[in-house]
Amino acid sequence: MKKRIELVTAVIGAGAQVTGCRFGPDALIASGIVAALRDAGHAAFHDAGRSAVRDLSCDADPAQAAQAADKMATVSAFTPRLADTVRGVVANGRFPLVLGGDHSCAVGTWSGIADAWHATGRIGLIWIDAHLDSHTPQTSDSQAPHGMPLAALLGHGAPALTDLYDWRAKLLPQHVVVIGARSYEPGEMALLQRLGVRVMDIDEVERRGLNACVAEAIDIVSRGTHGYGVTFDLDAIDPGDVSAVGSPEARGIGADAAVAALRGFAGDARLLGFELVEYNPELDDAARRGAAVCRELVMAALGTDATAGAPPHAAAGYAPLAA
Ligand SMILES: [Mn+2]
Repeated sequence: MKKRIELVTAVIGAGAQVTGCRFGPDALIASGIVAALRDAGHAAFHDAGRSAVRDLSCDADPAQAAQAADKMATVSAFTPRLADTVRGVVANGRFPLVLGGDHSCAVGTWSGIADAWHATGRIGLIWIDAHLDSHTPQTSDSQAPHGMPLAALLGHGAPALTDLYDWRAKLLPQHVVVIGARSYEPGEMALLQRLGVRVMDIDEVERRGLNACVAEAIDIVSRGTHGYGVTFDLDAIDPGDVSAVGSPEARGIGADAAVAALRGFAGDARLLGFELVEYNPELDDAARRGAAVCRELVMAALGTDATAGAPPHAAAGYAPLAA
């Protein structure tokens, strides 16, 4: 059974310091990712109206990008819109594939998915990233919201990000694994360690291999949960393979190794959603290598023979969509 995939575009860059990743979702759609999923046998679609959530503040006011207070206000306004859209996708029995955008969009994506499944149980999350994204406003020097989404999902940070749907801690620490971290501040690692989140840093990835880390991560995030999601920050990849990110960090995961490891998710019915963020087409090379790697990562993770998860519940307020 193939997945019924709805691609949701999270068009936002205001959460980052380099905001060109707001062009990433549309560039990936234009690169043919929907057709590629269909060719792989999935029922995939993207509705440029209903399944696109857009923040255009950076276009309207370039100076906005530099102003921390405005960034948080912008992200706080965007997040519930994205959450509601993604929640609706799940409630309609579709598999959400979210294309960012800066990583602040993860708060909307996983709050929406967590709430959609909340009647059934908890979700787990595998966070693949060069960074920990676990700042709170108290620990962040830059105040950039894309450095805060994991903390917010764990219930720490600005209430506008932690309290969507009037409940906090969309993720429990024992249901979260971070893979590939190599650049972070002490405050965010201190939070994750205090909470007991399993962090597989780049040293561990290099020592054990990414496949082994992913396999253990699936085991952890599946334990006691209804299923799990994956959020993949493109900056997890080594800058030598992909330059098209706003916060590159040396000594990353090889693109080929990442594609191979993501095949570990294909066909796993416990996979409830997939998110790919931080692709910045303004920083891509002439051959569009970054976009190509993004497509390969998505295709590897979703595979060609995966089964769709059952709809969580016939949620009130979500009319069934025509196929
Ligand atoms: Mn990130």
